[in-house]
Amino acid sequence: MQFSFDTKLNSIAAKVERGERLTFDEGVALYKTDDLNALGKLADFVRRKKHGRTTYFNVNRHFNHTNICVADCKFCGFYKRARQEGAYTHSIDEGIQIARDAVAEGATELHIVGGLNSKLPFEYYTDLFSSLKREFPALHLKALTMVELDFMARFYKMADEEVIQRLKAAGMNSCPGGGAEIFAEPTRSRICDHKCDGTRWLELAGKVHKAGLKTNATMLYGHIETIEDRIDHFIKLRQQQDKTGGFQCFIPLAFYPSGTALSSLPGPDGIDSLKTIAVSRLMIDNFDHIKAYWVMLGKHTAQTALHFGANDLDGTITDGGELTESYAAENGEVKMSRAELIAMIENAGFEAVERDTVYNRVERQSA
Ligand code: V47
Repeated sequence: MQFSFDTKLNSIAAKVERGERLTFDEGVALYKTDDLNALGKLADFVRRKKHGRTTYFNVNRHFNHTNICVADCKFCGFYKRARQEGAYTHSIDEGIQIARDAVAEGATELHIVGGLNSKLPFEYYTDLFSSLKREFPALHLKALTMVELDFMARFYKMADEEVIQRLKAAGMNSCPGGGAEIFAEPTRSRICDHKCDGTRWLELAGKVHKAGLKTNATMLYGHIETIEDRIDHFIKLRQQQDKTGGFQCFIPLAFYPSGTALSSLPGPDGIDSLKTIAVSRLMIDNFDHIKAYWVMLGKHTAQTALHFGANDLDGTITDGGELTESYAAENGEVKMSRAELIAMIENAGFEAVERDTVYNRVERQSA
Protein backbone atom coordinates (compact mmCIF):
# COMPACT_ATOMS: atom_id res chain seq x y z
CA MET A 1 0.00 0.00 0.00
CA GLN A 2 1.42 3.38 -0.90
CA PHE A 3 1.95 5.83 2.00
CA SER A 4 -0.25 8.59 0.64
CA PHE A 5 -2.46 9.35 -2.32
CA ASP A 6 -0.99 12.87 -2.16
CA THR A 7 2.33 12.45 -3.97
CA LYS A 8 3.67 15.69 -2.44
CA LEU A 9 3.69 14.00 0.97
CA ASN A 10 6.15 11.26 -0.02
CA SER A 11 9.26 13.45 -0.11
CA ILE A 12 8.16 15.24 3.08
CA ALA A 13 7.65 11.87 4.78
CA ALA A 14 11.19 10.86 3.85
CA LYS A 15 12.55 14.06 5.44
CA VAL A 16 10.46 13.54 8.57
CA GLU A 17 11.79 9.99 8.88
CA ARG A 18 15.36 11.27 8.60
CA GLY A 19 14.61 13.96 11.21
CA GLU A 20 15.26 16.84 8.78
CA ARG A 21 13.80 20.30 9.19
CA LEU A 22 10.85 21.19 6.94
CA THR A 23 10.69 24.33 4.80
CA PHE A 24 7.99 27.00 4.54
CA ASP A 25 6.69 25.49 1.28
CA GLU A 26 6.56 22.02 2.80
CA GLY A 27 4.54 23.41 5.69
CA VAL A 28 2.05 24.92 3.24
CA ALA A 29 1.87 21.60 1.35
CA LEU A 30 1.14 19.74 4.59
CA TYR A 31 -1.75 22.09 5.35
CA LYS A 32 -3.11 21.87 1.82
CA THR A 33 -3.17 18.09 1.64
CA ASP A 34 -6.49 16.26 1.60
CA ASP A 35 -4.82 13.17 3.03
CA LEU A 36 -5.56 13.77 6.70
CA ASN A 37 -4.60 10.22 7.64
CA ALA A 38 -1.14 10.50 6.11
CA LEU A 39 -0.60 13.88 7.77
CA GLY A 40 -1.69 12.44 11.12
CA LYS A 41 0.58 9.42 10.66
CA LEU A 42 3.59 11.67 10.09
CA ALA A 43 2.85 13.82 13.14
CA ASP A 44 2.19 10.70 15.24
CA PHE A 45 5.54 9.27 14.13
CA VAL A 46 7.35 12.34 15.53
CA ARG A 47 5.22 12.42 18.67
CA ARG A 48 5.91 8.75 19.43
CA LYS A 49 9.64 9.20 18.78
CA LYS A 50 9.71 12.01 21.37
CA HIS A 51 7.22 10.72 23.93
CA GLY A 52 6.17 7.15 23.17
CA ARG A 53 2.68 6.58 24.61
CA THR A 54 3.01 9.24 27.30
CA THR A 55 0.35 11.93 27.35
CA TYR A 56 0.58 14.66 29.94
CA PHE A 57 -2.05 16.55 31.88
CA ASN A 58 -1.97 18.69 35.00
CA VAL A 59 -4.22 19.78 37.82
CA ASN A 60 -4.51 23.52 37.49
CA ARG A 61 -6.73 26.50 37.83
CA HIS A 62 -7.04 29.76 35.92
CA PHE A 63 -7.26 33.10 37.72
CA ASN A 64 -8.10 36.16 35.62
CA HIS A 65 -7.31 38.99 38.01
CA THR A 66 -8.93 41.72 35.87
CA ASN A 67 -10.96 41.99 32.68
CA ILE A 68 -10.28 45.72 32.28
CA CYS A 69 -8.21 46.22 29.16
CA VAL A 70 -7.02 49.17 27.12
CA ALA A 71 -6.55 47.02 24.01
CA ASP A 72 -9.40 46.28 21.64
CA CYS A 73 -8.68 42.85 20.21
CA LYS A 74 -11.29 41.86 17.66
CA PHE A 75 -11.21 38.21 18.73
CA CYS A 76 -11.75 38.85 22.45
CA GLY A 77 -15.11 38.44 24.16
CA PHE A 78 -13.68 38.94 27.65
CA TYR A 79 -12.43 42.49 28.03
CA LYS A 80 -14.28 45.56 29.34
CA ARG A 81 -13.41 49.23 29.55
CA ALA A 82 -12.83 50.51 33.08
CA ARG A 83 -16.24 52.19 33.43
CA GLN A 84 -18.19 49.55 31.53
CA GLU A 85 -20.74 47.38 33.30
CA GLY A 86 -19.21 44.06 34.29
CA ALA A 87 -15.65 45.44 34.61
CA TYR A 88 -13.83 43.91 37.56
CA THR A 89 -10.47 43.65 39.31
CA HIS A 90 -10.00 40.98 41.95
CA SER A 91 -8.44 41.98 45.24
CA ILE A 92 -5.37 40.13 46.48
CA ASP A 93 -7.52 38.49 49.16
CA GLU A 94 -9.85 37.18 46.46
CA GLY A 95 -6.83 35.82 44.60
CA ILE A 96 -5.69 34.04 47.74
CA GLN A 97 -9.14 32.53 48.26
CA ILE A 98 -9.19 31.23 44.68
CA ALA A 99 -5.70 29.77 45.16
CA ARG A 100 -6.79 28.20 48.47
CA ASP A 101 -9.71 26.45 46.75
CA ALA A 102 -7.38 25.34 43.95
CA VAL A 103 -4.79 23.90 46.34
CA ALA A 104 -7.54 22.11 48.30
CA GLU A 105 -8.55 20.45 45.01
CA GLY A 106 -4.97 19.34 44.40
CA ALA A 107 -3.86 22.02 41.93
CA THR A 108 -0.13 22.35 41.37
CA GLU A 109 -0.44 25.38 39.08
CA LEU A 110 -2.25 28.72 39.06
CA HIS A 111 -2.47 30.21 35.54
CA ILE A 112 -2.77 33.98 36.01
CA VAL A 113 -3.58 36.31 33.11
CA GLY A 114 -5.74 39.39 32.70
CA GLY A 115 -6.39 42.56 30.73
CA LEU A 116 -3.98 45.46 30.18
CA ASN A 117 -5.32 47.49 33.08
CA SER A 118 -3.95 51.03 33.33
CA LYS A 119 -5.66 51.54 36.70
CA LEU A 120 -3.38 49.11 38.54
CA PRO A 121 0.04 49.96 40.03
CA PHE A 122 2.94 47.61 39.31
CA GLU A 123 2.93 46.70 43.01
CA TYR A 124 -0.48 45.02 42.54
CA TYR A 125 1.32 42.23 40.67
CA THR A 126 4.31 41.92 42.98
CA ASP A 127 2.02 41.98 46.05
CA LEU A 128 -0.30 39.41 44.47
CA PHE A 129 2.52 37.03 43.62
CA SER A 130 4.39 37.39 46.91
CA SER A 131 1.16 36.98 48.92
CA LEU A 132 0.27 33.83 46.94
CA LYS A 133 3.77 32.44 47.47
CA ARG A 134 3.69 33.21 51.20
CA GLU A 135 0.44 31.25 51.59
CA PHE A 136 1.14 28.48 49.05
CA PRO A 137 4.90 28.16 48.47
CA ALA A 138 4.56 24.99 46.38
CA LEU A 139 1.92 26.38 44.01
CA HIS A 140 3.53 27.16 40.62
CA LEU A 141 2.57 30.62 39.36
CA LYS A 142 2.39 30.49 35.56
CA ALA A 143 1.64 34.13 35.11
CA LEU A 144 1.45 36.98 32.58
CA THR A 145 1.80 36.84 28.82
CA MET A 146 4.47 38.64 26.81
CA VAL A 147 1.79 41.20 25.94
CA GLU A 148 1.25 41.97 29.62
CA LEU A 149 5.01 42.20 30.23
CA ASP A 150 5.34 44.57 27.25
CA PHE A 151 2.51 46.73 28.60
CA MET A 152 4.17 46.88 32.03
CA ALA A 153 7.56 47.89 30.63
CA ARG A 154 5.97 50.71 28.63
CA PHE A 155 3.30 51.84 31.09
CA TYR A 156 5.42 51.75 34.26
CA LYS A 157 8.50 52.96 32.30
CA MET A 158 10.81 50.14 33.34
CA ALA A 159 13.40 48.14 31.43
CA ASP A 160 12.13 44.73 30.32
CA GLU A 161 14.77 43.05 32.47
CA GLU A 162 13.62 44.96 35.58
CA VAL A 163 9.98 44.02 35.00
CA ILE A 164 10.92 40.35 34.63
CA GLN A 165 13.33 40.32 37.59
CA ARG A 166 10.89 42.02 39.97
CA LEU A 167 8.04 39.70 39.00
CA LYS A 168 10.31 36.68 39.27
CA ALA A 169 11.52 37.81 42.70
CA ALA A 170 7.89 38.19 43.79
CA GLY A 171 7.04 34.62 42.75
CA MET A 172 6.37 34.36 39.01
CA ASN A 173 7.65 30.88 38.09
CA SER A 174 6.96 30.73 34.34
CA CYS A 175 4.81 32.44 31.70
CA PRO A 176 1.88 31.15 29.69
CA GLY A 177 1.84 31.36 25.90
CA GLY A 178 -1.00 33.81 25.28
CA GLY A 179 -0.92 37.01 23.29
CA ALA A 180 1.03 35.50 20.38
CA GLU A 181 -2.17 35.40 18.28
CA ILE A 182 -0.70 35.48 14.77
CA PHE A 183 2.65 37.19 14.22
CA ALA A 184 2.28 37.92 10.48
CA GLU A 185 1.47 41.44 9.36
CA PRO A 186 -0.89 42.88 8.21
CA THR A 187 -3.11 40.20 9.78
CA ARG A 188 -1.94 40.89 13.33
CA SER A 189 -2.62 44.61 13.05
CA ARG A 190 -6.10 43.91 11.73
CA ILE A 191 -7.11 41.83 14.76
CA CYS A 192 -5.08 43.40 17.59
CA ASP A 193 -3.39 46.65 16.64
CA HIS A 194 -3.25 48.00 20.21
CA LYS A 195 -0.85 45.43 21.51
CA CYS A 196 2.78 44.58 20.85
CA ASP A 197 3.77 43.17 17.49
CA GLY A 198 5.15 39.71 16.82
CA THR A 199 8.79 40.76 16.87
CA ARG A 200 8.35 42.30 20.31
CA TRP A 201 6.45 39.25 21.61
CA LEU A 202 9.35 37.02 20.54
CA GLU A 203 11.95 39.43 21.93
CA LEU A 204 10.29 39.38 25.34
CA ALA A 205 9.99 35.59 25.33
CA GLY A 206 13.75 35.48 24.70
CA LYS A 207 14.36 37.83 27.63
CA VAL A 208 12.22 35.72 29.95
CA HIS A 209 14.16 32.62 28.85
CA LYS A 210 17.42 34.44 29.56
CA ALA A 211 16.12 35.23 33.05
CA GLY A 212 15.85 31.47 33.58
CA LEU A 213 12.10 30.99 33.26
CA LYS A 214 10.24 28.74 30.85
CA THR A 215 7.41 30.07 28.70
CA ASN A 216 4.79 28.60 26.40
CA ALA A 217 3.67 29.79 22.97
CA THR A 218 0.27 29.88 21.30
CA MET A 219 -1.25 30.69 17.93
CA LEU A 220 -4.83 31.83 17.47
CA TYR A 221 -6.18 30.25 14.27
CA GLY A 222 -9.42 30.08 12.35
CA HIS A 223 -10.16 33.83 12.04
CA ILE A 224 -8.87 36.02 9.17
CA GLU A 225 -5.38 34.57 8.89
CA THR A 226 -4.05 32.63 5.89
CA ILE A 227 -2.30 29.26 5.83
CA GLU A 228 0.89 31.16 4.95
CA ASP A 229 0.45 33.30 8.10
CA ARG A 230 0.29 30.14 10.19
CA ILE A 231 3.45 28.65 8.68
CA ASP A 232 5.22 31.99 9.17
CA HIS A 233 4.17 31.83 12.84
CA PHE A 234 5.58 28.31 13.25
CA ILE A 235 8.88 29.27 11.64
CA LYS A 236 9.28 32.40 13.79
CA LEU A 237 8.72 30.32 16.94
CA ARG A 238 11.21 27.72 15.70
CA GLN A 239 13.82 30.43 15.08
CA GLN A 240 13.33 31.96 18.53
CA GLN A 241 13.57 28.53 20.14
CA ASP A 242 16.87 27.93 18.33
CA LYS A 243 18.15 31.15 19.93
CA THR A 244 16.92 30.96 23.53
CA GLY A 245 15.48 27.46 24.01
CA GLY A 246 13.02 28.30 26.79
CA PHE A 247 9.73 27.34 25.17
CA GLN A 248 8.24 24.19 26.59
CA CYS A 249 4.94 23.84 24.87
CA PHE A 250 3.04 25.05 21.81
CA ILE A 251 -0.73 25.45 22.07
CA PRO A 252 -2.79 26.14 18.95
CA LEU A 253 -5.89 28.06 20.06
CA ALA A 254 -9.06 27.48 18.03
CA PHE A 255 -10.87 30.78 17.52
CA TYR A 256 -14.29 30.87 19.17
CA PRO A 257 -16.22 33.69 17.45
CA SER A 258 -19.29 34.03 19.66
CA GLY A 259 -19.40 37.29 21.63
CA THR A 260 -16.54 38.90 19.70
CA ALA A 261 -16.29 41.58 17.01
CA LEU A 262 -15.60 38.73 14.55
CA SER A 263 -18.75 36.81 15.44
CA SER A 264 -19.81 36.57 11.79
CA LEU A 265 -16.89 34.21 11.11
CA PRO A 266 -17.49 30.46 11.45
CA GLY A 267 -14.29 29.59 13.38
CA PRO A 268 -12.19 26.52 12.55
CA ASP A 269 -13.72 23.08 11.99
CA GLY A 270 -12.46 19.74 13.28
CA ILE A 271 -10.34 18.97 10.21
CA ASP A 272 -8.61 22.34 10.40
CA SER A 273 -7.91 21.82 14.11
CA LEU A 274 -6.42 18.35 13.57
CA LYS A 275 -4.31 19.64 10.68
CA THR A 276 -3.09 22.54 12.82
CA ILE A 277 -2.00 20.22 15.61
CA ALA A 278 -0.25 17.92 13.13
CA VAL A 279 1.47 20.61 11.08
CA SER A 280 2.68 22.38 14.22
CA ARG A 281 4.18 19.11 15.49
CA LEU A 282 6.01 18.68 12.18
CA MET A 283 7.12 22.28 11.64
CA ILE A 284 8.08 23.30 15.19
CA ASP A 285 10.57 20.48 15.51
CA ASN A 286 12.41 22.01 18.48
CA PHE A 287 9.43 22.22 20.86
CA ASP A 288 9.01 19.13 23.04
CA HIS A 289 5.31 19.48 23.75
CA ILE A 290 2.21 20.17 21.65
CA LYS A 291 -0.91 20.76 23.69
CA ALA A 292 -4.45 19.96 22.56
CA TYR A 293 -6.29 22.51 24.69
CA TRP A 294 -9.57 20.72 25.31
CA VAL A 295 -11.43 23.83 26.44
CA MET A 296 -11.24 25.40 22.98
CA LEU A 297 -11.10 22.26 20.84
CA GLY A 298 -13.90 20.47 22.63
CA LYS A 299 -13.23 17.14 24.30
CA HIS A 300 -13.73 14.89 21.27
CA THR A 301 -11.38 16.80 18.98
CA ALA A 302 -8.79 17.18 21.75
CA GLN A 303 -8.83 13.44 22.38
CA THR A 304 -8.50 12.69 18.65
CA ALA A 305 -5.64 15.21 18.43
CA LEU A 306 -3.56 12.86 20.59
CA HIS A 307 -3.22 10.75 17.41
CA PHE A 308 -2.25 13.81 15.36
CA GLY A 309 0.88 14.88 17.23
CA ALA A 310 -0.40 16.27 20.54
CA ASN A 311 1.08 14.86 23.74
CA ASP A 312 -0.62 17.08 26.32
CA LEU A 313 -4.23 17.92 27.14
CA ASP A 314 -3.66 20.84 29.56
CA GLY A 315 -5.50 20.35 32.81
CA THR A 316 -8.53 20.25 34.99
CA ILE A 317 -8.69 24.07 34.61
CA THR A 318 -11.51 24.96 37.03
CA ASP A 319 -11.94 28.57 36.08
CA GLY A 320 -13.53 31.28 38.15
CA GLY A 321 -15.78 31.65 35.10
CA GLU A 322 -14.16 34.52 33.25
CA LEU A 323 -11.70 34.56 30.33
CA THR A 324 -11.76 30.81 29.81
CA GLU A 325 -15.55 30.77 29.76
CA SER A 326 -15.58 33.45 27.07
CA TYR A 327 -13.97 31.06 24.59
CA ALA A 328 -14.99 27.60 25.82
CA ALA A 329 -16.19 25.46 22.92
CA GLU A 330 -18.68 23.32 24.82
CA ASN A 331 -21.32 25.48 26.49
CA GLY A 332 -18.88 27.36 28.65
CA GLU A 333 -17.55 24.14 30.16
CA VAL A 334 -14.28 24.94 31.89
CA LYS A 335 -13.79 22.14 34.37
CA MET A 336 -12.85 18.50 34.04
CA SER A 337 -12.05 16.05 36.81
CA ARG A 338 -8.68 14.34 37.04
CA ALA A 339 -10.39 10.97 36.54
CA GLU A 340 -12.15 12.16 33.37
CA LEU A 341 -8.88 13.48 31.90
CA ILE A 342 -7.14 10.18 32.62
CA ALA A 343 -10.02 8.24 31.03
CA MET A 344 -9.90 10.45 27.92
CA ILE A 345 -6.18 9.74 27.52
CA GLU A 346 -6.41 6.01 28.25
CA ASN A 347 -9.42 5.50 25.99
CA ALA A 348 -7.36 7.04 23.18
CA GLY A 349 -4.70 4.34 23.76
CA PHE A 350 -2.10 6.41 25.61
CA GLU A 351 -0.58 6.42 29.07
CA ALA A 352 -1.76 9.32 31.23
CA VAL A 353 0.98 11.05 33.22
CA GLU A 354 0.24 13.88 35.59
CA ARG A 355 2.90 16.59 35.29
CA ASP A 356 3.68 19.83 37.03
CA THR A 357 4.02 23.00 34.97
CA VAL A 358 7.60 22.26 33.94
CA TYR A 359 6.89 18.62 33.01
CA ASN A 360 8.13 16.82 36.11
CA ARG A 361 5.99 13.79 36.96
CA VAL A 362 3.59 14.32 39.86
CA GLU A 363 3.10 11.26 42.04
CA ARG A 364 -0.02 11.17 44.23
CA GLN A 365 -0.79 8.86 47.12
CA SER A 366 -4.37 8.41 45.96
CA ALA A 367 -5.87 9.34 42.60
O1 V47 B 1 -4.01 35.23 23.95
C1 V47 B 1 -8.94 35.11 23.32
C2 V47 B 1 -6.99 33.51 23.10
C3 V47 B 1 -5.44 33.43 24.73
C4 V47 B 1 -10.40 34.02 22.17
O2 V47 B 1 0.27 28.68 28.13
C5 V47 B 1 -9.26 33.25 22.24
O3 V47 B 1 -0.45 26.78 28.88
C6 V47 B 1 -10.24 31.60 21.02
O4 V47 B 1 -3.00 31.76 25.99
N1 V47 B 1 -11.38 32.30 20.89
C7 V47 B 1 -5.30 33.22 26.22
N2 V47 B 1 -9.16 32.06 21.67
C8 V47 B 1 -5.28 31.74 26.57
C9 V47 B 1 -3.91 31.15 26.50
C10 V47 B 1 -3.64 29.81 27.07
C11 V47 B 1 -4.66 28.94 27.33
C12 V47 B 1 -4.36 27.70 27.89
C13 V47 B 1 -3.06 27.34 28.21
C14 V47 B 1 -2.05 28.24 27.95
C15 V47 B 1 -0.65 27.89 28.34
C16 V47 B 1 -2.31 29.48 27.38
O5 V47 B 1 -6.75 33.07 24.39
C17 V47 B 1 -5.31 34.81 24.14
C18 V47 B 1 -5.99 34.62 22.81
O6 V47 B 1 -5.09 34.11 21.87
N3 V47 B 1 -8.36 33.96 22.93
N4 V47 B 1 -10.19 35.16 22.87
C19 V47 B 1 -11.50 33.51 21.45
N5 V47 B 1 -12.63 34.21 21.32
